[in-house]
Amino acid sequence: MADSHSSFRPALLVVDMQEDFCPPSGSLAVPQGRTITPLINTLLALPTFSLKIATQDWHPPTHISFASNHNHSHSSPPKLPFVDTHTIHNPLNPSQSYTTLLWPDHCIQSTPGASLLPELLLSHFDHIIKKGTDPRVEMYSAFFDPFPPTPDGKRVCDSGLAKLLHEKDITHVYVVGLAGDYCVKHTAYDAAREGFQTVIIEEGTKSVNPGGWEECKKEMESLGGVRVVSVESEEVQ
Ligand code: VGL
Ligand code: ZN
Repeated sequence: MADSHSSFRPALLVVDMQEDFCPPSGSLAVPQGRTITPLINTLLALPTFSLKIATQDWHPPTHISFASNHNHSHSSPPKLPFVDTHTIHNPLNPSQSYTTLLWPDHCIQSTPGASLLPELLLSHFDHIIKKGTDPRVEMYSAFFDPFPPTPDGKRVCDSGLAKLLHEKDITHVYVVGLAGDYCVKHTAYDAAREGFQTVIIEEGTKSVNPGGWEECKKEMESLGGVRVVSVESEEVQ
């Protein structure tokens, strides 16, 4: 007989559905990013989810991920967003580093580009979690910065999402939103690592690089312990 902790308490996690990640005006617009809103609204209106959470990329203007913040030197060629990479060192342990793409300025705190899409059923969210607030680190995951915790358990960034999901006895995490190949992927990896049965609903996400999605799916399923399901062809639970 299942007790309440082994029962099905699913959370819906809606990642970064913000103006800057969407056409027509987003500075980092994900192709077709806006088109997933009706499906997300359908999910938000279901009685299924015990907890519904939106995340919001929320950067200070000095954020390390902006190419513009790496172009102060006149002696070197400018760094190009979407093209050039940079290496970020762990502020708590500089021997650890992480290399990733540079981006255009996006989701700057309190600007119109950082706002959640107005056509989302915003009143259905129980919580809104802000991420990427520390200028020193890239944070694709809605949970943590990408570096491992120190031996005494310290992290550069912890959004509080893991604690919230554990406190609410969540068993399954269903992830949708933007971008499939960045924040959705890394959020799903951390959800799985935190012990939640983690599912990405395929029609509920779009990627920065749509051509890489098939490869990205394989990697998430084989390395990340994340299930990717299609609402058209599979049971979602
Ligand atoms: C994201 C790039 C930079 C995302 C956030 O939400 O996927 N991508 N910041
Ligand atoms: Zn960002």
